[in-house]
Amino acid sequence: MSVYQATVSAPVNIACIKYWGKRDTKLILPTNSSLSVTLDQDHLRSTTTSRADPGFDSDRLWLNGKEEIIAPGGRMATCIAEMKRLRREVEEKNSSEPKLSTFGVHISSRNNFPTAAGLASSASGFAALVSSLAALYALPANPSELSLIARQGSGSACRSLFGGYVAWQEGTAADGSDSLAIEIAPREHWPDMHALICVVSDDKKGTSSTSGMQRTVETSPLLQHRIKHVVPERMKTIQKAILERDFDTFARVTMQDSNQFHAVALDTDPPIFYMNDVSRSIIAIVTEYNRLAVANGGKLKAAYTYDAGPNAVIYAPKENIKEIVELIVSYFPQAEPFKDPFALFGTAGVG
Ligand code: 2P0
Repeated sequence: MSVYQATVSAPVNIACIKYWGKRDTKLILPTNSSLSVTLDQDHLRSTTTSRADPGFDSDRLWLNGKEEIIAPGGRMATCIAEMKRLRREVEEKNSSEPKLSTFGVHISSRNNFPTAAGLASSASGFAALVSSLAALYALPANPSELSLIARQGSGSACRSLFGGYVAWQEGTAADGSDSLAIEIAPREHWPDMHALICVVSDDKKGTSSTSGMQRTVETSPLLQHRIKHVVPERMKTIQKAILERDFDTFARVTMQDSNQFHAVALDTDPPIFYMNDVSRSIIAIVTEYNRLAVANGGKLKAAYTYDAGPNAVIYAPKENIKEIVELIVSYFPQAEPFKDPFALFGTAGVG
């Protein structure tokens, strides 16, 4: 008897132009386009195995070895249903194909990064889920097509279908058919770019991204200014900077957009605080590091960015990473450089 099984992994991505706000919460359509860099280290991935079998009477899911309920009508159920719909199209065109779309599917997903890394796993998780089902169902879909489905699992997941530099275009269609991810440039285009992850705290965040961003959409006047008058220009500027490997512009826009995302969180009623005192200290350290470089006639040497939590990601050319690690460790001596020299995982006590 044939075994129908596929295993695929997907990476984490960290946004430089932040996604924050939905215009359609069911289809997960954003209020603005966003752009991220995929972190391609082997130790920052979700790996998912999907198996279809005529003996499986329902779809089931295990996350890091623990079974999770697939809520009917929820995001996971939507992604599975969409992938089965694409498989059905293949089966209808070719009647000799096995009817995998009628079988139950069992899905097991694991993250190889420690929970202590403080990184959101929904992006890599849903990207790996959709990719593994595409492999299982032998679908001809390309990454942008798959991003339309991963997006419905978690918005930021659509960007993890590609490596390198990735834009999620907000799109205009009411059905979401043009709200997808595209590759701006592959990793190899700018291999000198590195990311340093500084774990300030691995506590679960107080306000989830999903509920936080909707509160922002409903209450923040600053968000309206951001989506109309700020992000469209920044998307153009950062894409050009990436294509020209212009780190100075890339860094300036990345830090500005992180700052504005957190300003928009603060402008929410009631306000949302994701950064803490350590996060702000790291901003001060990077700012001073850059100020000295510019004062000496140079250009920006590092860019911080913060997501919906206190942990810093610092983008920098490879040649600066060692200096930045030493600088941060001099302020936070309890921080422990992780096994990968380009990731710094501070442990308990840093926060
Ligand atoms: C981003 N974040 O662009 C932004 C920056 C956090 C701050 O995408 O509701 O987990 O699942 O679509 O994708 C976090 O939001 O939210 C996020 P849902 P998601 O990476």
